Amino acid sequence: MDGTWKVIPDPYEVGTFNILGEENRAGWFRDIKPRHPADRVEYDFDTSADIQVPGDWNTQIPELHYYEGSLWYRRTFTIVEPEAGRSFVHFGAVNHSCRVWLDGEELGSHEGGFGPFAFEVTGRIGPGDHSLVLVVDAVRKPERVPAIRTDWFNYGGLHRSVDLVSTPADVITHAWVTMATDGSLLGEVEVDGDATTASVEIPELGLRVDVVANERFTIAAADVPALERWHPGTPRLYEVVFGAGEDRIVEQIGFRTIETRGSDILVNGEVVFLKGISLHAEGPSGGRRACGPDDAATLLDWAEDLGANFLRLAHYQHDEAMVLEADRRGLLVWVELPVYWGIDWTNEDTLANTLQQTDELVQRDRCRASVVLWSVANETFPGDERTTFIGRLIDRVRDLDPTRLVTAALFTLPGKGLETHIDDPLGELVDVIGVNQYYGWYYGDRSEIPSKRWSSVWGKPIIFSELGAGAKYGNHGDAGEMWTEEFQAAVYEAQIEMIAANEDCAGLSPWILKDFRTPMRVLPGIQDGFNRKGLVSEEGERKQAFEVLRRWYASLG
Ligand code: GCB
Repeated sequence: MDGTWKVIPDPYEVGTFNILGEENRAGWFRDIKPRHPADRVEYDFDTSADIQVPGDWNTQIPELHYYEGSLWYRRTFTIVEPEAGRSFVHFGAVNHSCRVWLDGEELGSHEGGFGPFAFEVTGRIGPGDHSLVLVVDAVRKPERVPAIRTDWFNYGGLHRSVDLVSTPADVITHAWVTMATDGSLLGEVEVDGDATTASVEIPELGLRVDVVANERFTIAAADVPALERWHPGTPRLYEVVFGAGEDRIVEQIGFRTIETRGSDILVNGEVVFLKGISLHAEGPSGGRRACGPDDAATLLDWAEDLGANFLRLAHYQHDEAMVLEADRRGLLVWVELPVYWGIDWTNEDTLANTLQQTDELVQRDRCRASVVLWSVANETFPGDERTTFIGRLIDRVRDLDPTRLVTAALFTLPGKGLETHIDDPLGELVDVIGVNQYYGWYYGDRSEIPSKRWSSVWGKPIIFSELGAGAKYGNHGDAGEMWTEEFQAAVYEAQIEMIAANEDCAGLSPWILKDFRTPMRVLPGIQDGFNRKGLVSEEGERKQAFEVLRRWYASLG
């Protein structure tokens, strides 16, 4: 269903509510036209603006650049063949909330801007013309996740693909298999239908097992045929076929172990230092929401040019194309929930929605060998309510996938001395501690950075999940002058010296690969609406710091 859709902005929500504030029974979801000249219909999708799906609305329609209110979307389609089996409309992600109608009948609603979801439309799409309508809003609210303020642009709309999917009567809703630390395979085939058994097959290995549908299965390490492990840099993928009834799902899946030992991270039992970089889901040019395989390929080309073996996909679930491409290229990945500044920790609805977003995050990517870290939060401030809320998310993640590592990027402030000994109670709950620190930019003297040391009271691995400094591409000067490439490069030199000497550090994902759009950054002539901590500009031009980090990563082998 990708392609050209019609949109109508509706800031006053007249398409949804009448003047009494009641649900409008003649609402725009009906997508009607006047039938004779005396008919009054005060909207018309056919003559309204075009928009491309997938894509954000902010960068396609200039009047909607800062718009966050309701936008109606409509797509018409014609079905020729009678429906066989069952049908679903699947959305890759819609930011932030939406209600969906097919031919005037409501299918349901969804809240959360980055996870996939679907509605069943069986029996509703016989031969003929159909109209699919959504009303989407990207309003920031204190009870939403993310909440009111984020240091990224709130791109609204249908920013990932929409698909009409037909399936047999028994539908595999989720299917996954992954390798546990002991080399066994763990997974599940979830089926909606009558089938009580399912199968998992890896033809190349001559492996086929029958499993109970909707129950976890384990294939003991001794029963797993000899296979080539997926490893960073040498990514081996096998075709895996899941079956239930007549339904089949075919995936390319790699198998590897991931664990920690003391302050090390081990992949396939080998210590791997994570030479990383953080990314926002923003396309490689034009400051817009990234979508699809081409954007993923360009962004990952840049990360590979940097010599990275690790990506932090901040601060929310990215396009599936990113993790699929990372699987193929052998890059390790940290994925993340949008639990960011200002979350309403005591609101039960907020927790329920975040748990739903957790399900969407983990269920989509549990087959991806590249994904090794689930991050449940970024820069939250210690407090019992915070820790209880995030503890619930961690329990859910471990339940959905007991094999990967859990992390969170902690907010840290400069310690008084040289040593920072992390004791945020959240550190107790995670496997790997993410440290966001901005020595040399928001605080601290650059000359002191190399002598700083970081550890946690638990001796767990530390990833410097953020560090960096702002620079405008092409702005040159003294290394003491803010916003110059020289200043940024000098912060990187100092941070690298510090990190190389930090024993508990298992890796880093500096902030950030590319300059990204954000309404928080307004300095004229320098920021102009962009966070300038990128190693490349928003158009991909490399700043000096790119070369500083590239050289260090290359020297690490
Ligand atoms: C942070 C946030 C990140 C910001 C960054 C900055 O700590 O996690 O979202 O963009 O700092 O540039 O200040």
